[in-house]
Amino acid sequence: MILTDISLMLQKGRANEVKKLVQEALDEGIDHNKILNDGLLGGMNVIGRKFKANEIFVPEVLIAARAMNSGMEILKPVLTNKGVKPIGKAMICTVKGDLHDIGKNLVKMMFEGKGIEVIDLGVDIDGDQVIEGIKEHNPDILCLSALLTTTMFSQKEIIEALIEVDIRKEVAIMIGGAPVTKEYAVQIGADSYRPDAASAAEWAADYLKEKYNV
Ligand code: B1M
Repeated sequence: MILTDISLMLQKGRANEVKKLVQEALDEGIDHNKILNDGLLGGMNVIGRKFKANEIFVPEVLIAARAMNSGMEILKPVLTNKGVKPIGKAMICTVKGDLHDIGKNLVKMMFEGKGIEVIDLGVDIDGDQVIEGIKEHNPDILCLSALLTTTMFSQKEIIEALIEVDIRKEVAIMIGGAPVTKEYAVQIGADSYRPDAASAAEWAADYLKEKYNV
């Protein structure tokens, strides 16, 4: 089955094969969410388990991540919704000390799919860079992604930095990433926590519709 093949090729880091198979799956009319969840993310979950068990190491994970990104590139036109007037603006980053960007990129694509403009600050971003970004772009929503138990504290530091310069109230803040929880979001004063990219985009779209009464 093609979704299993996508997962297996991703685990082997075969970026070109993954690209080809994702395109084939789309051409066969398979739902893009199924391709993403059962094919690409299915493969990445296996990689995560093997990495944790020390069966594979950083180089293999990097190669699999590259294959994941090339598959996502093919899905991008389906997931995003270019050409429609944006309903609002979000700014996204992976926080200081953290280089994981696949989840962030997925959240960005899903936001764009809901017609939300996204400013992407990239990875390893601290409070000063976020403050600069807010002043320059004036986003409605700030999205902070963290994948490590050691870097989720950077989410708290960024919120504290915004309070310090008195711009916390100018943005709604959503946090996410594997180690983050709803309780942690409440504890650090974020407005929202969502466990996955699709529900994050739904929350953002609802928030913007209410804010602008559309
Ligand atoms: Co690293 N890594 N990694 N890694 N890596 C994890 C996160 C880990 C869980 C692996 C493991 O041990 N099982 C572990 C963290 C352990 C912990 O902190 N508890 C880990 C570690 C330890 C490390 C290093 C420290 C390893 C080392 O060097 N010894 C190192 C740290 C580097 C750094 O950042 N400073 C490291 C490095 C790397 C690579 C560079 C090799 C590579 C990243 C490549 C890249 O991103 N370009 C990598 C990868 C790929 C992983 C795993 C295998 C996969 C992560 C991923 O992309 N998942 C990961 C294991 C795992 O997650 N199972 C692991 C797919 C992605 C779609 O999911 O990002 O969770 P995710 O996003 C989800 C949700 O979390 C949510 O939406 C997405 C789904 O729809 N979401 C949000 C994410 N952000 C959101 C924001 C929101 C809302 C939802 O609102 C703002």
